[in-house]
Amino acid sequence: MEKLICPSMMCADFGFLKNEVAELDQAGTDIFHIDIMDGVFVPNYGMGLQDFEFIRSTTSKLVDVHLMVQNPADYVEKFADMGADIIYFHPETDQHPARTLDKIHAKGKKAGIAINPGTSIENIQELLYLADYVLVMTVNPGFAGQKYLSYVDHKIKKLTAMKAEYDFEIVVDGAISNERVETLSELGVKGFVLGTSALFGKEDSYQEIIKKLKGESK
Ligand code: S6P
Ligand code: MG
Repeated sequence: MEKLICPSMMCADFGFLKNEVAELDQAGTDIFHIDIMDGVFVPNYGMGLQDFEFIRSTTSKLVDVHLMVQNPADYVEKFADMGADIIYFHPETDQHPARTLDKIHAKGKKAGIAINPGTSIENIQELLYLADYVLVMTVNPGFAGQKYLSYVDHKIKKLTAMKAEYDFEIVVDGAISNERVETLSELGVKGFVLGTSALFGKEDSYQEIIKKLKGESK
C-alpha cells in the first residue's frame, strides 16, 4: 500500500531549516507536518507562524498544520490563507467540531481530526463523515520523543475497518519507528508523521531513510 511520509518539522534542525526542507523535499516527503501548540491544550509550544510561512514558501509539496490549540476554528482562515493544504484539529478543543470541519472545506482545504490516545471512536464517530483524514495520536500530544502507546493499536484496527464506509484516510503521529511504519501500513494506515523515532538525528540521510520506508530500496 502507498505510504505518505510526513516529517514532523518541529524535530528538524532549525539552524539549517532551509537545507532541511530542501533535503526532505528531494528525499520524497509527501506532506510537511507543522505542529502548532498554544500552551493551554498541551503544556508546550510548537512551531510559530513564521516557521509555517517559511516552510510553505520553500516547498511545493503539501503542508499540513496540526492544531493543538483551544478554539481551533479561530485559526482556520489564517492557516488556509497562508497555504496549509490539510488542517487537523482536536475535537475536544472545539464546541462545534462539525462546523469547523465545514469551515475548513469552505476554504477549499482538506480537513482532519486528531484523536488523542484516550479518545474513543464512539466520541467522534459522526465527524468521520466529514473528515478527509484522521490523525491518530499514538502518544499524548505536545512533545516529540515519547514512548509509543500500544493500546492505541486496537483503535487503529477498528478505524481501518471503517475507513471505506466513511471515506477517510488514517495518519498516525507519535513515536513511529521504521518497524511500525511497516506493520501499520499492512493494517491499512496511509500516512506516517515521522519525528525523532525514524527520521531526524539519524546516521542515514533522509533520502536513504525515506527510500527504505517506501520500499524503494533495501
Ligand atoms: C506531538 C506532535 C508530533 C511529534 C512527533 C514526533 O504532539 O504532534 O507531531 O512532533 O510525533 O515524533 P517522535 O518520533 O519524536 O515521537
Ligand atoms: Mg503532530
